[in-house]
Amino acid sequence: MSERCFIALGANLGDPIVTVQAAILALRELPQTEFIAASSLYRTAPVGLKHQPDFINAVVELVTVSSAPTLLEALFAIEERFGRQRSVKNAPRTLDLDLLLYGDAISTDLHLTLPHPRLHERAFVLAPLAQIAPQLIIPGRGGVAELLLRCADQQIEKLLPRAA
Ligand code: PH2
Ligand code: MG
Ligand code: MG
Repeated sequence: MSERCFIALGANLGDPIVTVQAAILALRELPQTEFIAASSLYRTAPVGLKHQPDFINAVVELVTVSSAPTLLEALFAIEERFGRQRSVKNAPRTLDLDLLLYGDAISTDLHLTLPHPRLHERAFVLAPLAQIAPQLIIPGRGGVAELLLRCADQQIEKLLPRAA
């Protein structure tokens, strides 16, 4: 059985634009997985802890025959590959990959909550998600476009693709 999945990418240390672009390429190479779409990159104000640099965020859509735990392991491996500038303890993460949706699975597992527990209230996820899947319904939450309207106070800016 294959499942339609969405992954959120976020970075705010190092060169986050380069990191997110490279991570999208890494997601294209995932085994047992077909790459469907990538959103634009967005520059977004930090949500939660305010005193940190702006983030670069994006969302990708995949279809996979991997199980959710297997996919999650693969995402952690990519975070490891891109996510740490130095191999010292508690080095800041330069890349966050979050599994937003795995088909219409609902899970309250401590290690993997599905849908992602804060996705429905975050413009930095909903805007790129609505760009690539405007009709998407978040199980238990509603349509992405309607959810995004409720986040109008959150600052996000879609980045134009760089001219070749
Ligand atoms: N990720 C967080 C916390 N806050 N804010 C923005 N704008 N983008 C993020 O990716 C982000 C955040 C925790 O993962
Ligand atoms: Mg996150
Ligand atoms: Mg994460």
